[in-house]
Amino acid sequence: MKEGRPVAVETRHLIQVRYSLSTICLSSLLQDALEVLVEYHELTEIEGPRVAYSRAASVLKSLPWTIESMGGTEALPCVGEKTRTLIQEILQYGRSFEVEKILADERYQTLKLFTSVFGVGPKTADKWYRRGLRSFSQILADPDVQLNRMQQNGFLHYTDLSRGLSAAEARAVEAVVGETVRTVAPNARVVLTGGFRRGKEFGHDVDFIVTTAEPGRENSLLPLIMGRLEEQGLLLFQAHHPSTLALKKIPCRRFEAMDYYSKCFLILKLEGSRVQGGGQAVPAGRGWRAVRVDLVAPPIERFAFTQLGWTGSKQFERDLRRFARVERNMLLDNHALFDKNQFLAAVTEKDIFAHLGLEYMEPWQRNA
Ligand code: DCP
Ligand code: MG
Repeated sequence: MKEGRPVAVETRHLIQVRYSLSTICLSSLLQDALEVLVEYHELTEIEGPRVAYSRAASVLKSLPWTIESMGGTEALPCVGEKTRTLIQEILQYGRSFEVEKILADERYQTLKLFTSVFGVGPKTADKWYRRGLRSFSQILADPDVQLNRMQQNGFLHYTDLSRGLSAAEARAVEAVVGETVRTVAPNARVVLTGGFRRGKEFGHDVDFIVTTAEPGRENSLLPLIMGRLEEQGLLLFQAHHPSTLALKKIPCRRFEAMDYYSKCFLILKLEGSRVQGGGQAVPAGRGWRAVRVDLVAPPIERFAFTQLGWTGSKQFERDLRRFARVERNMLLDNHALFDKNQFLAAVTEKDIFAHLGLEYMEPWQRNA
């Protein structure tokens, strides 16, 4: 972790370098500009524009042609007036003044920096910002700031966690988690989900679904797995949230983005020797790096919904849920698909796509 005021300045500098480098490619400049706008509204918790810009970004990303003029942009779905103004500005000047203003904004820079710490969300970041805090060292030196266990570990492992993970590292984590699960619960099933299932080359964590055919047993899986990881000396941090599924009223009226399954958020020690190619990201001399891993353990009959929900991307999930609601009058979430007055069963993701009257989409096609 870097100390003192320069951290915020460096973050800003890095973003700006990336931003200006991408001027070589107009569409990536537009994507970067939209990404900043989405992030700004996410950090400041302004929902309307965040959703509008994410949808526009996802439509523009999926266009089979490159935007070279404003012609045709008015007919694009989800591309509203503000996005069109942005496109025009970028076409005309090769930059967006609004985005540049955001990038130079002290509040944006600080919220971005603070939320880059594991366990710090926009609310905490804003609280610290309003206290006048601007750097990690100021936070850590403030006697009135109480860090919870997750945040303490976020700061402790900041350098490793902020570096992200390569696909090779994710594969090594998959092998470690797979071996651990096979040792403690040979009949359990563990599958990779999240961004790496979508074929991403780089991610912030590795996500897994663990489940078993024995009803009710899924709730004891995660403590067993964490115990075994601890025995191996690989568990640096764990936050376990037991299932609250039984408390849920069924049928539920309000379908949630998150879910009620047993889950744990971990920081594991990944040994460089386990990574194919030597694990360049593992600091020399130490031989290991910290990695973020999430495990979720749904009951087996909820597996397909969990897999669809946790594979993401977040924008794809939002769009799919909206499609179910608006076009099919159904409710979809990580637990179920509800049609009028009944739940539709699904064993695989394909069943869910079929219920929705959609062609199956492979995980790599869901990178919206
Ligand atoms: N998800 C969810 N409920 C949670 C946590 C995640 O429904 N409590 C979903 C949202 C995402 C998917 O799981 O679509 C994976 O979440 P990540 O935040 O790990 O996102 P990705 O894996 O897509 O990207 P990355 O980890 O690289 O940031
Ligand atoms: Mg992930």
